[in-house]
Amino acid sequence: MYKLDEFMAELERKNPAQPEFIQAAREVIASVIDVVNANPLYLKNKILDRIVEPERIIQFRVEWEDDNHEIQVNRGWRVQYNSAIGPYKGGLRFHANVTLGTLKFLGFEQIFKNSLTTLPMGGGKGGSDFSPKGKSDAEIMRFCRAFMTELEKYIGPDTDVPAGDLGVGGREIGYLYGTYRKIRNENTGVLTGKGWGWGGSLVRPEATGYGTMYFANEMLKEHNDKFEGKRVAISGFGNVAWGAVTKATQLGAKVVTLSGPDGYIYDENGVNTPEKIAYMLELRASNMDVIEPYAKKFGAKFIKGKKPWEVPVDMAFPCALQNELNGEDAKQLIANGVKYVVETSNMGCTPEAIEAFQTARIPFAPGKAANAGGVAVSGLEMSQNAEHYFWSAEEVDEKLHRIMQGIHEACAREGKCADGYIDYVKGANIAGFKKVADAMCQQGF
Ligand code: 2IT
Repeated sequence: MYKLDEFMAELERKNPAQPEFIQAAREVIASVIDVVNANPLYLKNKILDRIVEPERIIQFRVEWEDDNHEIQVNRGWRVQYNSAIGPYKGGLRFHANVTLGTLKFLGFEQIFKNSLTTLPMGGGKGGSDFSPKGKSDAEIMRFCRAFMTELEKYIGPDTDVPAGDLGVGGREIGYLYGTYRKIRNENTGVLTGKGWGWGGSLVRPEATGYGTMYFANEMLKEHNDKFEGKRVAISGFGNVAWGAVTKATQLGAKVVTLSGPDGYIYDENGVNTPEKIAYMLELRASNMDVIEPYAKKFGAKFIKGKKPWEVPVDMAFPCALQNELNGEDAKQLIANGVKYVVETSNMGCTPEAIEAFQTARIPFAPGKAANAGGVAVSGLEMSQNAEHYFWSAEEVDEKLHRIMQGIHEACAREGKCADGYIDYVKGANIAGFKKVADAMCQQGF
């Protein structure tokens, strides 16, 4: 029998200075421990001991030349966490704060998220402590070339298929893919998030944000509610926030905030015109990492150094970084009458925030369920690459919609409490875990 506190104490001892990983692991283990303890096969197979341990971690030196002809050195990693149900799959994050612990937390989350999509994808994550902020396009290309020159030794379309994450978008995937193609002399589906016309899937750029809104729509329906007229707070302004704003607006909601490391903007009229939404992409491409120019351009308010969670809204969607919404933010949102919270960033809410929402019986969706649309369409990109063909936008979007409905159903089934409240965190963790644990049992050790 596993005991949560004992198990976590040992995990912390073995993984010092990895607080994000410990946080992600504690949440999953707390959700599934009763299921594991009630299943003799899981116990015999030491499933928990095995699932927290990555199958493989690769760390490498990335050396590149900046525009002043100075040599720069960064660290690169790929965490190949679990391949029981398919090739390792997960994004690459380029951000100054990235550590191995960050990538282990993201890789661990990815195992269960990918399982929830129902597609055959294992869990992995990679990245670098390289900061794209303020870099020229030429520097980004040289960095990507250097990064892939190392990474290519360890990946492949049936082994490990990276994609984008923070700091890695279409441009970076292009440079990474170009490098892989040259070194290997082959065109294969080794990365997803590729450009349209060279193996990319329609709807992949929008998929994470769209998927979140499809999931949120299911939550609303479950509570006899609808999107029309809802006031929505979104954080971030990158690819995920962009897709989320687009779909929320289409579904009849009014998005009133966006944010960056410099503060947030409050747009009373809504971030709701094609011009405003397209401007998010422009801001992102500028590599400046600030949201203030939006306020100047469209006459919105800019609130310096603050987070958007102080604005009264019906629904909140953290779409930026881990732990961006803490216990205090949650209290403020609850006091202002928030009705639904849908984590769109990975682990966007702290454990204190989640506890506050759940205690107040406010439906709360965790990122690994709500943001799974991104990796789901990556899975569909892999299918299209494998058949050397492509599908229409309608076809991909319809499959994405069905996958998100299925994830909601699975969470509701596994997470229903005695009082009728759906614990989406527990539901997502149990549903995602079972498939991987069963595969591990069936395949032996
Ligand atoms: O966090 C995520 O799910 C992603 N960054 C997308 C991963 C992918 O392989 O598309």
